[in-house]
Amino acid sequence: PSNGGALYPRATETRDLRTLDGIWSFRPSPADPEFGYRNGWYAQDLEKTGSVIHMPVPSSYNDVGEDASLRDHVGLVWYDRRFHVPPWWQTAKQRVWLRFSSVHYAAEVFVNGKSVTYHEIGHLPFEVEITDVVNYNTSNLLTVAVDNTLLSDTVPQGYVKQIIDFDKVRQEQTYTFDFFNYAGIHRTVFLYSTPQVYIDDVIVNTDIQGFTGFVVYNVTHKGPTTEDVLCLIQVFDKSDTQVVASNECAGLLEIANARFWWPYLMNPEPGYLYTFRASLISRRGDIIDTYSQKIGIRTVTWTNTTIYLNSKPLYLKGFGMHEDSDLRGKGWDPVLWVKNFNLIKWIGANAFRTSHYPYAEEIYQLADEYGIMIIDECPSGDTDIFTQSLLNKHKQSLTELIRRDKNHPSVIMWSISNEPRSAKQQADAYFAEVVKHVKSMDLSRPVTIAISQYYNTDRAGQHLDVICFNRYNGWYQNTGDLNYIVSKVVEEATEFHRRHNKPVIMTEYGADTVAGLHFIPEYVWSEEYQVALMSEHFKAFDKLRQTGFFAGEFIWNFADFKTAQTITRVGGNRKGIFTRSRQPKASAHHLRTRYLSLAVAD
Ligand code: GCB
Repeated sequence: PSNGGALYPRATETRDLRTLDGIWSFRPSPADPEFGYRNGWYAQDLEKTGSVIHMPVPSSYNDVGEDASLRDHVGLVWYDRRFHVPPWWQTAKQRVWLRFSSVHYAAEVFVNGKSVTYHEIGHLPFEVEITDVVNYNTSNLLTVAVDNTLLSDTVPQGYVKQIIDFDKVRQEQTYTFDFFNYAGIHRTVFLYSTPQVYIDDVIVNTDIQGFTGFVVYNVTHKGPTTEDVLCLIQVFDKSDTQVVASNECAGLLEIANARFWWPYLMNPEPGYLYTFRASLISRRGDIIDTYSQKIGIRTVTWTNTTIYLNSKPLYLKGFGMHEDSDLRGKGWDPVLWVKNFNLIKWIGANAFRTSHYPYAEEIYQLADEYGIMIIDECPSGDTDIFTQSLLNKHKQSLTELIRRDKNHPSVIMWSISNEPRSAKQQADAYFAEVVKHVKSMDLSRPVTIAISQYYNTDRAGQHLDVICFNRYNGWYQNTGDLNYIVSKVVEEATEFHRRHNKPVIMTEYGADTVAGLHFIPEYVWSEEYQVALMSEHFKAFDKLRQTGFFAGEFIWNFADFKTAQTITRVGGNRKGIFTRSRQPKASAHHLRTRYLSLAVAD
């Protein structure tokens, strides 16, 4: 396991960077997981040890082929490619690093036939220094073995069945979470360099008093030093004017008349970002290493009824989303995500939840810029057996998540689980422990769970700062009947608040809808039904907004997405208000009218 990868790789005056994205060679392993290892697939080019297919990186591999056996493959697959390291990196005594932004679910990485790192848990980055194993005068072989198997102690959990089919044995992966278990090298692979002594991490917290912004920071470095290393910290505004500087590696900066980071539609200038530049300086005054990142000055605070941003009460309007699209599955795709953000703004939303796993870092960077707030969820799916080994991995995923995302102003809350079986006795101590773990790393954001158990059976809510709940009135409950929605939603939110005395958010409600299917009077699966079901929820939300403890509404889902095959899903989950190709259903227009009118009211 690696605890690296905290800093998003960037080229600076002291660091070089290239990506290894592109078309790699690829081969699924036979069912025997040892087969590729025994035959040395990691030690020479895959195309020399058998037939290969082309595989784009980043992308899920599942939908790129034409064969169901690739889509449904369980177990290992092998990827490889060659790369060059610029010889000047060696001359300049640079360290050489590889950084995988996400490989799902587990990965072993080989460089020139040597195993250099192993990482488990998809959706989170890991990095490894490879200075000692690379060649500068010839190409290098990079091989990655990826395992998509989900078991009872992976996050998320899954189960593998052996199927005996006459003389053949094959494995079948099942899972209870409702999105396709896409796998592969899902995000950018970076090859980058740093100096020998390098900035390892930058931690930034912000505060506001009146017109003054405060930045509490800590810049840590690693590498052999014979003398003290000094720091130069500089903060620049949007027009690149330096507004404050310091020579302390850790400290407090004060910015008079600061521009604050505001959410979209809460301020004419949402998403204001400063550039925080950290440099390590030698006694002689030379720059050893330098690294820049964007920061936003904002505060998140909460009481037993309300979440505040910069001391203003917040009402969250948004969606649960997925990283999902046609062909590329969960592969990072800038076209898709710039489009998503344009639609989020078009519809007047100010927030989304990264259901049900951490998204690509580039997405948080865009959210920072646009002022879109994020409930950041760790890899999660219907936790139901609360073992120690699962607890350890769950905590590890949060360690890596918080390490990665701690500096994003857009991240306003941590979601430590989606729909765990929190009525179980063991859920109590389990979530007490997970919350304690999060609090030991970050006290600046509230912690939540998207709860699906009812208020009278759930045991996790007591440990949280904010109660989020998911409920499908008019869909899974009272299918086709819109009459109970208002009373049920109001009752459930009210009871959660009464029991826990905490702000309450509805993080999921919705109805599957096949775009183009019309029925009047409204009928399940039609566009009319989705719109009518939303209208009833809006009435409930408006009533709840009068109470003072209701802090937000998130429709499920932003867009249609792929799931495992079942008779309750038509080409996947259709609860999107956009289709999978991001075209609006009637519901998108309906939601837009509401979200824009709420923005005026707020
Ligand atoms: C839920 C889950 C979500 C599903 C959704 C549904 O409660 O949190 O992952 O996709 O319901 O549509 O069933």
